[in-house]
Order: sequence, then structure tokens, then C-alpha cells
Amino acid sequence: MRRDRDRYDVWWRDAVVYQVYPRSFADSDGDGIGDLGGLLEHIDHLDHLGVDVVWLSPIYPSPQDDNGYDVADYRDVDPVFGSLATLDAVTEELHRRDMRLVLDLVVNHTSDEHPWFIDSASGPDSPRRDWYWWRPPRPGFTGGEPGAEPTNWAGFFSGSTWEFDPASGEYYLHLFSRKQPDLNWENPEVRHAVYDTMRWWLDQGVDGFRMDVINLISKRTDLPDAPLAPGARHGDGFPFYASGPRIHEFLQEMNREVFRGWDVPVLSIGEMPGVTIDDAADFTDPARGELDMVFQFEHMGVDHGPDGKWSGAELDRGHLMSTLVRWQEGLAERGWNSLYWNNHDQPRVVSRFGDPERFWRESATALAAVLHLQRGTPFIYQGEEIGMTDMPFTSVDELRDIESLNFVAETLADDADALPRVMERIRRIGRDNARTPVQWDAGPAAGFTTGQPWIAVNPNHVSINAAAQRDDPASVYSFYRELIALRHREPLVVTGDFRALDSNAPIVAFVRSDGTEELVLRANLSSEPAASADPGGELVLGNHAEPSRGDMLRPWEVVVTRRPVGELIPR
Ligand code: TEU
Repeated sequence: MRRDRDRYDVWWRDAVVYQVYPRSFADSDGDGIGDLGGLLEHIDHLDHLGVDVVWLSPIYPSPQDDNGYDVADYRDVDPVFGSLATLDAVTEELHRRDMRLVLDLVVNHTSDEHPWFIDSASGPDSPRRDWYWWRPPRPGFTGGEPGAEPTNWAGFFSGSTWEFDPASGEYYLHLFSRKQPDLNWENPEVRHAVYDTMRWWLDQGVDGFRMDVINLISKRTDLPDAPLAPGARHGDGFPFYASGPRIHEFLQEMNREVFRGWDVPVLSIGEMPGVTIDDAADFTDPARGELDMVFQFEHMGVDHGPDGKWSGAELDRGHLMSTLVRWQEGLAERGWNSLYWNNHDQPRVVSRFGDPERFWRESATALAAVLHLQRGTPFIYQGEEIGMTDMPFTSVDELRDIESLNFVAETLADDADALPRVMERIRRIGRDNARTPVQWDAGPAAGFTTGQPWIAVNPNHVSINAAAQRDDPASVYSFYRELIALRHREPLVVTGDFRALDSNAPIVAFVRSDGTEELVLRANLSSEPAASADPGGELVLGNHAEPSRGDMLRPWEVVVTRRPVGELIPR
């Protein structure tokens, strides 16, 4: 049974979102690249799983430099994925099954092949020159030589954030690849062009947007240099281009211009690297009229080292949990959390935080419960529901992601012997881990395509696949289904207050309460048995056929019970 949409103040309050990365989801025409036809063929899987919303990563025409996060036309569908008609068919089919569709809105930057940028780059007199960030070389430089860039910022995808245009003698800003020039949101024409596009999609029947790096749209206009570490060529410009002075103003304007007045309230989700709890509370406070929820990144940084994702740190699951608990507490009174372990940019959760070798099923399900029973809206990334794991990449030839490939090139340019170290880091944290094809069955190419897949299929598809799990009540898939169903029927999961009991690794324990009744979750996030006081109460959920009652939890065991409020939990 699906949920009752009118039960809560807003329709998405008890919803579960499922992210489709179309390139890797399912291929219907045998070209080896997933497409909207493939999505149509597998909507039944989403329906059976029970999710309420599909977030579709970019399907717009694009040179695919960053797999579609470089958009060349905001109002069409790339032929590689289908057409506007196929997208209509997807929307219709989702709506028929009572699911909703959220598109990815990538408007911090466009592709350099977008007509807006082509026009802007045609010369300093172009009426759209100011739609992007053009700047002259640093004083004393002619342009193009090392150090001539207007600022010393490091790009997300290695190298500088500036690309020289010899024709005009100026640089343009690109926080991501050089094929992703940043739009200048200071210019009201840019903002209104984006709002027009958003309204156009809502008119097509789309139900909301996931907004790519939306906290980067307001930048400091004086563009200061970043502090430089000794010997470094580039520094971290993040404080100058993230959550700039006008970010709240822009989002409030967007909210007024785009989100108001629709029959079905529009769902808005802002992706916000580096966002703090206080900021997130402001961005998602309904009284301020900005966004419904944001993706924060703090818990995704726990295994990053001092120099970011490419430098590693020892995983501390206690730190992971205490980070999430802080977000729960920080957004308790004001705002709303989004809950995620995975997306197309992150390695697979069971490989990253679980124990895929010894306790694959147990760790995948325990991590799922720990996330889904927090307060907020859970997101499932394709394949997570069947416990897909990271890919054992062995060579650079197998990599497809521009971020990884640029990292390889930049590192090897400095140190030709660095390859083993680089590959080791990419295997752990690289984005291609999330982008291997969804494992539908044990057959060739995992049932993803009849052709040659654009990126290798994980060899473990012979054992980890959707077909093997769908009808197995003990599968990871069935556990995700149960979690989704629990959220739909149990108001405590949706609106209950959150209180942490224990986040001392390896045990995590928390309570969701409405003042009368409470759900108590206890999980052992380790591969050894661990002690955790049994609170008693009626069993609601467990990831073992015979859930433990008593003070010991098996490796990666999770147990959820329901009890009246007020009974003391023995420590
Ligand atoms: O990601 C933004 C982001 O901050 C990171 O997750 C980024 O992908 C990278 O891992 C930093 O090291 C969004 C999209 O989700 C991502 O796929 C795009 O590449 C990026 O924006 C640019 O559009």
C-alpha cells in the first residue's frame, strides 16, 4: 500500500526518493548507454520497491563531458536518452502509478556548447557577455601563461578554475570542467531565463527539482585570491564562491517566481557542498520561503583527509554517526533533513562504511535502517536497494569519470610513479564506483544492455542482482521495501522527535518519539558482536530471521522495537 498523501502538511513529508542515473540504469536500444526507454521498462521495479519520487539525473542535450551535468539545452532531451516524447511517457507512467518526478536542474553552470555561452564567448560586445564570469588576466600578465589567471582557485576537477580565451584575451570562470562555464547570477537576465525554464518544466508535468550545487550561484564579486600552501599553485577558493552574499535573496526570488501557486506543491532539493547546519536550517525553514531540503556533505567527508577527497583518512564510524546525530539535532526545530548514503558522486555505502566481504547483507541492511529511521526524507540511489558494491577497477582505461581522469593526469604529471597510489584512492572514493550499470540479473552485462556497456559491469552481478533478490524475503531488496513501507504506515518514523541514546562506535542507538510511544533503534556497526542494553518493547524490525533480544547484538545487527515512553532504558 502506498501512503496517504494528505496525512501530513506537505505531500513529500513521508516520501522516499529514488535516484536514477539514466546512463547506468537500463539500456533499451542496445547502444550500451542507459536511456529513458530503459527506465520505462523498469518502472515496475520502482513501483514494487514502493518509492514515491524519482529524481532523474540530467537527461538534457549535452556533450556529456560530465555525463550530462554540462547542459547544452535546458528544454530538450539528449537523443542518447530518448526524446521529449519518451520523457512524457515516463512522467505519465510514474504519475499513473502515483509516483512523482523530480528533474536535475544544473544552473550554476552550462555547457560551453550552450547557445548562451557561445553567444557570450563571441566577444566582449556580446549582449550575453555578462551572463558568465569573464575577467582580464592578472595585472602584469598578457594571459595564457602560468599564474596569469584572475584568481588562484583550484577547480573541483583539478587545475585552475579559469580558462583563457585567446580571441578576447580574457578568462572565463569554471568551478568544474572547462566545458562547464559558471553562469553569472548577478545578472537578472540570467536568473529570469532560469526561472522561465523551470516554469516550462513544471508546465510539462514535472513535480520538482534537485538543484545541482545551488549554493555556488552566489559568489563574492571581488573574487579574492585563496591562501596558498607552500609550493602550491592553486588554493581553496570555496569561501569566496560558496553561499555568497546574495544566496538567500536568489533562492527567495526563485521561490516567489517559480514555486508558488501550483496545484501540487513543487519539491525543491538543493545540493549544497560545504553547507553548515545553521545555514541549512535557514535554507529549509518554511517560514523563509527558500527550499524544502538540502543535501549536506559533512557525513560524506568523514573518510576524506586534510587535502580533501583524494587524501584518505581512517574511517571512524563513531564520527560518522555523531555527525549525522548533530544534523538531526540541528534541524529538529527548524528545517528538514535529507538522508542519503549514496548518489552518483559517492562510492557504494556497503563498501565504504560496511563489510562487503564478511557481512555484505547484514551491513547493507543495518546501514539502511540507521539512515531510513532518522528524521528527514530518505534517498535511495539506484542499486543501493540490492546492496551493489564498489567496482574493483584495476586500470585507468576502465575509468570514465572526468574528475578521476583529471586527477590521474594532474598527479602523474608531477610524479610518474604515483599510479598505484592514485588507483588505490580512486578505487575507494572515485565516482565511477556508483556509475557501473545496475545489476538486473546474472546474465551477460547484468541485463543492463544487449550491447557493449559504456562502463564495465561489476563481475559480482552473478550473485548480486535484482532478479535474485526480488522474491527473497531475506534479501537486501526486501529489507529496503520493508523500510519504505514502515515509513508509509508509521507516523513516528516521519514526525517523531529524534533523540540519540548512543553513538559510541560500534553501537548506534536512537529513539523516535511522539511523547506517548517511541521507536528504539539499536545497531551494531561492526563485524564483531557488541553489547547494547535491550530497551524491551515489541519487535518492529530486525535484519536477522531471529532478531536478538537481550544485551548483545550480532555483527551488523539492527533491532527496532516499539514501547511506551517513559520506561527507563537500562545502560
Ligand atoms: O556535484 C557537486 C559536488 O560538489 C561534488 O559531489 C562533486 O561531484 C565532486 O565529487 C567533488 O569532488 C554536482 C554533481 O552531483 C556532480 O555529478 C557534478 O559533476 C557537479 O555537481 C558539477 O555539475
